[in-house]
Amino acid sequence: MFKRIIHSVFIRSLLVVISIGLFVACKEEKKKIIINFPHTDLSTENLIPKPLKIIPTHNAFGLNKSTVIYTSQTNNGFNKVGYFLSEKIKQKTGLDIPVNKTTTNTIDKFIYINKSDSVALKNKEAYQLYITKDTIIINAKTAEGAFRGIQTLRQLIPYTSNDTLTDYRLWPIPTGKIIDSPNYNYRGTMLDVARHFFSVADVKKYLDLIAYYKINVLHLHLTDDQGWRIEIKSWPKLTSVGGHSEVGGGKGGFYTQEEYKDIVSYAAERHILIIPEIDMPGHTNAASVSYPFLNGNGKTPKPYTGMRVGFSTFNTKKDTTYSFINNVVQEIAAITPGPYLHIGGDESHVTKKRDYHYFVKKVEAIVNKHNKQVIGWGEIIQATTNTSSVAQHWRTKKNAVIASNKGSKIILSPAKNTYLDMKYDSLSKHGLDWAGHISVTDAYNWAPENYITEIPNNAILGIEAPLWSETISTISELEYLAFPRIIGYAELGWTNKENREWENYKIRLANQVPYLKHMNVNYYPSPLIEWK
Ligand code: TNX
Repeated sequence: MFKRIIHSVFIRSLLVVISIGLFVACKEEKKKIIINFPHTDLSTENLIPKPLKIIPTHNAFGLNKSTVIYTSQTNNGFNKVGYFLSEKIKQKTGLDIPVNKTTTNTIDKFIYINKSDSVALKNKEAYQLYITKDTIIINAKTAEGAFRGIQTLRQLIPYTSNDTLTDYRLWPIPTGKIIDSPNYNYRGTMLDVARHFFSVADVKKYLDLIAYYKINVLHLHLTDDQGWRIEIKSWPKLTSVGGHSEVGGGKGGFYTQEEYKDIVSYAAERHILIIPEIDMPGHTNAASVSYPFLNGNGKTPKPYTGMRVGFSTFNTKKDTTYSFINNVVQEIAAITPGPYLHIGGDESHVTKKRDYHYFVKKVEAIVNKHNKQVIGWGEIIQATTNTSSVAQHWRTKKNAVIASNKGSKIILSPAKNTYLDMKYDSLSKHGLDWAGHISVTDAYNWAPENYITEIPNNAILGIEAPLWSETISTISELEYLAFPRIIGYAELGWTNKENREWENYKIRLANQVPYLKHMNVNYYPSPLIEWK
């Protein structure tokens, strides 16, 4: 079966090559070089997330300077995936691998990224990776699937070649086949850029890192009491006034709409969805500092640089509040290609319950009017009326159960399991501990599948690990809290339960060091892991 698939895909890809006139018959006798590869067992590679199925064939593909990449030409997405792979191979090995280039040289070895309609590909992110001695074929239904597949391939390329002799350097990749598809469609992380601001460059680095582990959502917490971080053209003071404060009294900052679009498209190149959050009706002190009518209590609040929560609210009764929200939602929806807009809704302790419910319903309708689906923190689900609205569970299980009973989907972000801002232990340099300590083991060793027994697994959209930024203000501090725990969340989201096991995971995690060093990541070297 395997042979037949490989054969037919191979023939088809050769036909593509021939039909576009790239194939040049081999005139010269090829010199045979016999090389003993050091390790050729695909099943013991340190892949994270662990794929669904790995079948090793105990040989190796020698990536070298004569390797070329071809991709399906039916849509530009596959072409882009080819270029992305070529660039990453260059960064890792120094090799310059051409993509879809005509050549007069003999094609010795190639990587083919193939759009396939195989019924075995059950999901748009599913892929198959076939590695033989001279060919690597990635099959996927969509460019997104192909992109997830090349992350696996990147992880299989070693950091060092077999030989340092200039002419015959080879980077051995074990042969075999990998069949893979995700456990959950939503595998996210959140970054709070409101408590402390993080630059576009910081966000791009985080996107690069999470893409490698197949995370497909970055939720940006763009507004809070301490700062408003996204330009709204119809309400310019939100950023000219509300953007210049943060926890601890720093200078804050904000993204112009052009910068936000740049983040969105950088994420899209990595097949990562950006979900913008405008937190309301609580967590809105910075908005009310900019436009005091919003809080409706007649007072002009001061910029807030502390860490308390739950003291601010919009006035939920005035029409002007809703016309303001309509403008904000309209502008953000227009620059957000993804289907979701997050409305926050957490910890509105000074909003009366009745007013809170009225508010959430009104805002849900506004978001829907601009063709977006609502996501909100668990509390919102008591008021929403559209079953397309999603509850992000963080604290109260009861809200997740209500969501499920209503027919709404749930994102699991339980604070005591997934909050990246919780300290690892009492010695952690950064972080809070209100939900407890979360060691690298704790972060991995729980199952989203049966976390809330009353809700069926198909009500769970996926998981998300939020990183709140009260105690961190630099990318290096961000990395200290996120890494290595985020790598474990990536596996919880992608890998099915049967394939997850701490003892096995911790070895694969220990072997991420070369990548983390290469990327200059300030990960927390937890003593629970025997780092390589
Ligand atoms: C709770 S989680 C919050 C945030 C804080 C975080 C700190 C949630 C929906 N609200 O406002 O930043 O705890 O861990």
